[in-house]
Parts: sequence; structure tokens; C-alpha cells
Amino acid sequence: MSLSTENTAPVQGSHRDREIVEAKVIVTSPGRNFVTLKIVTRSGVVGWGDATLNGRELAVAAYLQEHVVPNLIGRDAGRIEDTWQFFYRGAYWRRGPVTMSAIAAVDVALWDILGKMAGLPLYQLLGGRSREGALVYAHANGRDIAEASDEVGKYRELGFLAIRAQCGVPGVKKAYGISTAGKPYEPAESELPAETVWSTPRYLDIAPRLFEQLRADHGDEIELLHDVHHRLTPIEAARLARSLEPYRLFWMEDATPAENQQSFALIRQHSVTPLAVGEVFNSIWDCKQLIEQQLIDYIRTTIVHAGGITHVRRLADFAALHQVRTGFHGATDLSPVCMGAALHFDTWVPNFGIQEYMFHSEQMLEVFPRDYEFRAGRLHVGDSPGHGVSMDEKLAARYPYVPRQLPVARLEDGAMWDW
Ligand code: GCO
Ligand code: MG
Repeated sequence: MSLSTENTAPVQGSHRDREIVEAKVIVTSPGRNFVTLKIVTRSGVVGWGDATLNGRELAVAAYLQEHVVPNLIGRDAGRIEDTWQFFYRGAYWRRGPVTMSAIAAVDVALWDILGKMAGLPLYQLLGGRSREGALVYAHANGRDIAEASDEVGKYRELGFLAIRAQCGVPGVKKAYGISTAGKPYEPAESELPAETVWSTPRYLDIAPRLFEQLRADHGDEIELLHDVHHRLTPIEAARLARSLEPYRLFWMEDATPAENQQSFALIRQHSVTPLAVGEVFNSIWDCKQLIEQQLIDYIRTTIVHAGGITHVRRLADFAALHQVRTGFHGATDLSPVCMGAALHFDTWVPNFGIQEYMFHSEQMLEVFPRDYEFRAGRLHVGDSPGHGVSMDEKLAARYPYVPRQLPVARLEDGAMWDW
């Protein structure tokens, strides 16, 4: 038997129907930038994959366009695993957010195609339903504690069972997670990074007071979450985690940067507040120790930034061995295509914890028709084949790319800090 290069070898029999004949990278900005990959088979089945990397969109678009698309044409769309291995193992330069977002887009588009060919929703291909709907958490934020508490009240009225809460920090001009009055929170606001100032002592004073007030105003039943957004050192994070214990958080997120995975051991030694981390991870290797040593409770790495369903499924299975549950990133900078795929995954994955859910605007949802919907605190996927989200290409073409970058943070003395 001779080995042929898959992308040039003729595809035979029924495989011929599955041959990839088109792969197109689409950048659109209906209120924010999204990068989408469209894959089409010879028989006309279309699959959609999200490749959005906030503030670095064009890097992924170029990686796809220049280095991935030429390898896709002629391949068998049914060879999902082999295609993943080709782009990951086959490539000398591995990992990193740009590469893994590009691979994710291919992978999700291929799973979408498989679902459509089989006439089955994606969760069914993964092994079927484990639950009726995916518990989600919304974002409540306010310039001060009172405003944040009002926001929590609004989300409770909408039926949310879990809410992430953030409030302004007195003396800090632009605290993480706080929106400009009346607008939804979108951090990538300007062409060049906005400069923000960070003060750990001021933040450590206010954060426990926020949750004390939220429990007083809203009782014990609602699940509360909080995002530290990588701002603390491990010992500061340990102090915060301990001071939040009386308010029984669902989780404390991204307490400290996780390049040094072992640093989470310090937080663990001092507190039983559950820990979540990983929205910036793009590989199982970024969290191997964190999971193996049970240094975290929830892994946030989601489909679009970590090589798609094929890789995140491995990650979730590995996490399950250590009683770590999923809590996928779901900010608005992940497109509805990623949300659709993530929700199918959530519907199946046995060790599901929670799913983040920030609302895409109506304008965004017009570009990405979807069949998932919110009911009583949970998101429910539809039963259409594949992941249930597509794109209106004509509409997308009306919204050209707008350069936007994420902010940076400095300490009060001007030194750079983690944003
Ligand atoms: C979250 C995240 C976001 C990120 C954003 C960056 O928990 O939702 O921290 O707010 O900052 O996705 O692109
Ligand atoms: Mg976060």
C-alpha cells in the first residue's frame, strides 16, 4: 500500500461526496469582529466554524487563509480526527491561541458537516443528551455595590439561576468588567489598547463587601460567581478566596495568571472557595497539572480557542477523571457559532458545570441565525442537524472589519500589570 497525500488524492465512492471543494474565511463586524470559516463539500453540505480571537482576529484569518485553506481543498470532510492530527501533529509549530483557534474553526465546521450528513444534532454524535439544558450564568456589573446588586436583581427577574457579579473599585477609573453607563460590557473598545489602572489593595477591600451585600439583598439560593481576571498574586488570591468563603461562591475565576500551574496550590492551601481558570488556555498541556493535582474545580477552556471539539473532548474526559467540571468561556467575543457548538458539547458532556452566557446583540444574531434558546436559567439547543448556527453571508458583507484591541493595565505607579 502506498501512502498518498490526502489533499491531492482522488476521493472515491461515497467519499467523493464528502470531498472539500471550498473553504472560505469570512471576517465581519456587526458590532464587534468575528472570524468565521465556511467549508463546503462536493455534495453541497456547508459547515461553519468560529475562529474569533479578540483583538487578534486578522492573525487567525491570515493563518487560515495562508496555511490552512490550501490544505483543506480535496480532503475528505469525514476524516475529522485525521484532519485535526494533520494540522496539529503534522505541523512543526504547535499550540498557541492563533494556531489552535484556526484548527478549532476547521474542526467545528467538520463536525457541523458530519451532523448535517447524518441528519443528527451534534450532541447526538457526541454520545447523546446527558441533560435537558445547560445551566448558564449572566454578567451583572455596576459602578458601585448598589448598582451591581440592582443588576443582579434584573437578571434574577429574567430567570437566571447563576450570576457573575463585578463592581467598580473606588479610586480606580476603569475597573475590569464594568460597562460604560447603559451599555453592555465590551472590553475591546479602541483601535489601540486603552490604558487602565489597577490597584490590588483597593480591590481586595471592596470585593468581599460586594458579595456580603449581594447575599444580604438576594439570599442564598442564587449562585454567585466572580472574575478576578488574572490580577492577583497567588497569596493575594488566597486571601481573597478565604475572605469570600462566607458568601459561598459558585466559583472565583482566573485568580492569578496560570503560566505557573503550581501556583494554584498556594490558593488551595488556604481556602475552599471553588476555583475556575482557563479561558486563555489553548491546550490540555496548559492545565495538565492544574487538573491532575486537583488545583481547580472548573476548566473554562472552550471550543474556539482550544482546537475545537476534538481536542476539548479529550480535555473534558481527562478533567472528569479528577472531578473537574467544565465551565466554558462564553463572552460576546466568541461568536454564536462557538456558542452553538459549546452548547451541544454542554448538553452531552457528563462532567458539565456551567456555561457563561453574555448576550450577543440583535445585529450580531441576524448575521448568525441560531436555534438555541434561553428558558428558565438554561440554554437549550435545537434539534437541527449539526451545531445549529449558520451565517447570513450577504448581511455579513455589510459589516467590514473594524480594528479593535483589548485594554492593558498598569499599576498606580505606571508599571505594566496583567489585564
Ligand atoms: C469572561 C472574560 C471576558 C474576557 C474577554 C477577552 O470571563 O467573560 O474574562 O470578559 O475579558 O473574553 O476577550
Ligand atoms: Mg473571565
